[in-house]
Parts: sequence; C-alpha cells; structure tokens
Amino acid sequence: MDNQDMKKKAAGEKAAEFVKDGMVVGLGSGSTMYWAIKKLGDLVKEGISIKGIPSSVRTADWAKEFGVPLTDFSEVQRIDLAIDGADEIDPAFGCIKGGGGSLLREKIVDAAADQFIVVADDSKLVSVLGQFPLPVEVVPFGYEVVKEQIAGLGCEPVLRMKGDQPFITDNQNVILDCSFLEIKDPQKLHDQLKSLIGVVETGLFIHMADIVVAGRSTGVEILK
Ligand code: ABF
Repeated sequence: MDNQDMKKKAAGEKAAEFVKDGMVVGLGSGSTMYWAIKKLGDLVKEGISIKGIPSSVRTADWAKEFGVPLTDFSEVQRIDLAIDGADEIDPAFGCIKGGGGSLLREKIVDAAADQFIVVADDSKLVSVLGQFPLPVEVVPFGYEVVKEQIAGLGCEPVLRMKGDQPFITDNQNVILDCSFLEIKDPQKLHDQLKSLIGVVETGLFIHMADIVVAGRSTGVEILK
C-alpha cells in the first residue's frame, strides 16, 4: 500500500467513527470511501445498528461485501450523516466531485444529510478549485449544444469516454469534464452551468460539507 493509500485508509476509518448506533448513513463513492465502508462493516459486526444509502452501484457492492445494511429513499427521506470523497477541497470546504462519475447521486445523498463529512487524502486540499476538470452531468440528447455553451464560459469541455464509447452514468446521462483551471467564484459558475438547458448537475459541492477528515503523513486531521 503506497503513502496515498495509507492516508485514504486512515481518513476513511476515522470518518467512520462519526457514525453512531441507529443512524441512517449516506455512503459516498470513491476509493477513500472503500475504507470508510469497510470500517462501518466492522462496526456493524461489533453490534451497532445502521442503514446506508449508497451513492453508486460500486458503493452498494462494497456495502454488501462488508455487511453494511442498505436502505433507500423510498424507506427514509432523511439521512443523519453522509460521508463522501472528493477530488478537490478548498479552504471553505467547497469541493469538486464526480471524478468517479457518481456526482448526481452523491449530491442527492449528501444534500439530504443533516451532517456531511468529506473524507480525503491531503493531496485533495487546494487553495482554489479548478485544476481538477469539473465534471458536469448532461442529458445525452443535444449534449453537443451544452458543450458549446459551456465552452463559452471559458473552458474546453471534453466528453468523458469509457473505451471508445461515451461514459454513461448510473442515471443514463453523459459527463462533460470541464477544465476551468481556476474557479474564483464556484457558486457563480455552478449557477451559470445549472441555468443551461440539458445540464443535470455539476460537480461543484458548495456550502455543503460540515467537516473535512484529511489523511496526512503525520496522521488524520479533522477540519471543522
Ligand atoms: C467520490 O470520491 C467522487 O466524487 C470523487 O471522484 C472521488 C475521489 O475520491 P477518491 O480519491 O477517494 O477516489 O466521491
């Protein structure tokens, strides 16, 4: 396990400790969440009673593998605590998410939670969002029009591919990865993108996270 993986593991396991008996837990996606979900499985074996709402098929598979009971929004509409990864995190806890293609369900789950913890290795901590290409989920029909409109906002959107075919999300949409490089006003950009017809959601998670659990070489730092 390399240094970054060790940081992810430590951060994921620390974040899982915020979960208490009886909670409904929003289960985010990404490789750091693998460790959080694995730890939750250990806590379930030790006797806590929780139910998880997964934000992706991959996360649901991990929860089943580790014995974390699952539920869905048809049963519960309020989440006590959501834990989720990120691609970039700024000092105001604004995030770019969606590198794994699950941003829409992640945002639905994270937004439904009373408390939202972002978990990451410290390479994700940045001063300004934007170096990581911003994922934007778009309806396939007419996505080319949206691509041109987003280009007008100052980037070159790239249709995410899987092999020689467009990547299709769990919600049957496509993703445009948009390299803005430096996003000085994330909320403004998010609002501009969401106003475009055909845009379903952006990977800008602004004013959502309450706590950041960051894995560092020196240990795990909890930012509030
Ligand atoms: C997920 O975590 C996605 O939003 C994001 O792409 C991913 C990245 O984190 P990790 O480094 O843990 O894979 O929530």
